[in-house]
Amino acid sequence: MSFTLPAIPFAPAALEPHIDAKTMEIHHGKHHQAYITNLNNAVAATPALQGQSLEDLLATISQHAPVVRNNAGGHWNHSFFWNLLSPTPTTPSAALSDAIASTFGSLEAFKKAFEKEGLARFGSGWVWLVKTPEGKLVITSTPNQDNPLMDSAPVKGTPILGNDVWEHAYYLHYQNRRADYLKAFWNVLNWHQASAHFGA
Ligand code: MN3
Repeated sequence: MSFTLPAIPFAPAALEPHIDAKTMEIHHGKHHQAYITNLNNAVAATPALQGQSLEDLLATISQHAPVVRNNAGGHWNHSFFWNLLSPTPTTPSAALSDAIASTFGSLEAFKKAFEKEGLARFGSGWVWLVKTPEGKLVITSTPNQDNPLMDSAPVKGTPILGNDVWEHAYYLHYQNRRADYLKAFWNVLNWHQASAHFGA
């Protein structure tokens, strides 16, 4: 068994001007593929890892080598991310909308807090909206390719939505302007998918 690159269900240019075609092509075809190749190589070299699902690996990541942590995380995070993007505008479900409003005050206040967390992540990583095991919504960020499904994560739970704040996700179009990229994300976020992750 080996891990394979999932297809993206729209053309690379479909998210322009918010995310450019070249970034989509390199991010998916080169960066994501590299995580998969490296993960497959690590699994092939480690019999104890064979037959485990990606989720199994993440749930026990503290027991595995850094190469597994980085590349299993990279594969899961990017697969999650592509599904969260939509060329057409979407809106959150009533249940997610209500939960965001009651937790953060309003959708706008949530967006600002999420952007702030993404800007504050020094270096490479991800910013997440997570549903904790207690059912609370929390904004958190992780370094590198870590995520809230890892047993090592300081905030654990179900990712509802997430954004990639590695420079490779935005540098061709936005250069150093991570704040502009974080703002543009709302134009291409698939709220239907986020709502499905929330469970309503
Ligand atoms: Mn990336």
